[in-house]
Amino acid sequence: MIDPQPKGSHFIDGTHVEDGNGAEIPVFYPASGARIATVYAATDAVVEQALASATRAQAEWAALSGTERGRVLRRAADIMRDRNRDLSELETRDTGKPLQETLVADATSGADALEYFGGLTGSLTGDHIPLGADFAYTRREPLGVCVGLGAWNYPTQIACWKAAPALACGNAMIFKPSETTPLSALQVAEILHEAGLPPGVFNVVQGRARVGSLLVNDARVAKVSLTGSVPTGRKVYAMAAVGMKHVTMELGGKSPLVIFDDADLENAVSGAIMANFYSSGQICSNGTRVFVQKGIKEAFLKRLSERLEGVKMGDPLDEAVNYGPLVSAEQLEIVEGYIAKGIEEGARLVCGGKRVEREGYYLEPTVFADVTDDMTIAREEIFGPVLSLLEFETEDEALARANDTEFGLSAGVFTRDLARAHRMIAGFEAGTCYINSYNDAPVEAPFGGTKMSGLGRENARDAIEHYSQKKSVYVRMGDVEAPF
Ligand code: TXE
Repeated sequence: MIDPQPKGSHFIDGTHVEDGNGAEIPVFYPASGARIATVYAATDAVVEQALASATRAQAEWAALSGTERGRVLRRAADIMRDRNRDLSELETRDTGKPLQETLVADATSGADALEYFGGLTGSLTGDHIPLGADFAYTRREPLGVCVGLGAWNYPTQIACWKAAPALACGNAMIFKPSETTPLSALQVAEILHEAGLPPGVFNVVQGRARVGSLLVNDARVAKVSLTGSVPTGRKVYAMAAVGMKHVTMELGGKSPLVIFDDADLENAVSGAIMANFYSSGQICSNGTRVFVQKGIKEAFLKRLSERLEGVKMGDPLDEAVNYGPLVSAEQLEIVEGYIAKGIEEGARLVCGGKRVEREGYYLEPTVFADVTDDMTIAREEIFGPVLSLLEFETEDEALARANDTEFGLSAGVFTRDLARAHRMIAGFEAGTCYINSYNDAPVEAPFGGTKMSGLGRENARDAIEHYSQKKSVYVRMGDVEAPF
């Protein structure tokens, strides 16, 4: 078992660093509210230490061959898999997500990213461009020092999804976890160093918005990748613009899941459960606006209610438990506020809606029917276990209403009609889509949003484009002609 209290709040230049002068950040186990650790926000001196270390280490790291860099990442992936149980237990303590989930979706998906990008590093090249006798070529070069800012829902996964492509391309990274879940990124740092990463190439500093903005505003930083809310995304993007820095923004959503009459009912219900209640609904890509065609609506609701009886709430460290608490008391309050709004605005509460009578931040899985497009619960990201069911009649209507949102992260469709499925996908204004499935995120496929949900893509070869740049080189083979 990993002691939740880290040896130091930060990990800089290959070692744990502590500075108790920083603001205290308490860490709570969401299933009980018990304090399990304390870390301290980085002071200006700690931030400086991280920036100096990353800047120095980056050049050295970039000078290695791709194969050498890849070997380190792949070794780290193996260590992560070997320690999956311990890492999953820590993730469960930090986030409250059921161990049943963290065992298969957190360190494992982080390891996938390290393995995938570790495998790519040797083949990250530029191009040769023939120009008659002359030619040009491109060099694929790292950006430099990258900053990663994490959210609290998938701490290990987010750290790895950002670190793996950044490091593969020869960048260094300073990662700031969410202040709500600061623990597991430190494990990622330790594992990378055990795998042979030179000190300073991956650093972790703790802190809230202030530390994040110190990092984003520093002239030594070339790129910022954020996973978080739209308001934070706006601020960070604006700060990065001042320094003309590269950005990747993975922000929130209010994604549609459209279920047609001809869909396999059982699979559609499974999809809706995965799209709303996995991780107690705290997933950015969730399909929280569930549009169900009129003919199947009552049957869908009935089956959904029956399936929700399969929820097993309890201590998330018990592997039989499949539904855990929300991440924090604050998040619980936010979600309760939305539920009250849903009731006030006339949505029909089909099930759930209440806090659970036990310690910890538990909220019943909640389903609203008779939701209309203008209701707050259909427009704003709730980030909790609240499903809104909306009825529709025609395909054109469903598509228009699905797209009537400022967000554009994900969208899904359940139907047995192949042509209709592809028509819907072509029409969806969203970056990550699903046919007869929901919320899969394999490292081999790009992940990211459109509209207010962000820009850039994580995972797949696409991420390489967001962590490297090409230098064009013109090579003249003959004499240079000049007018005088
Ligand atoms: O995100 P924040 P939080 C959404 C969800 C949730 C809300 C808040 O709606 O309710 O975000 O979650 C750092 N300069 N998502 O608090 O506030 C901050 O410290 C620099 C969606 O986690 O956006 C944290 O590390 N950095 C999301 C990170 O940015 C700043 C998953 C995100 O913080 C900063 C989780 C600043 N001014 C929550 N302000 C998703 N898309 O998956 C904050 N930060």
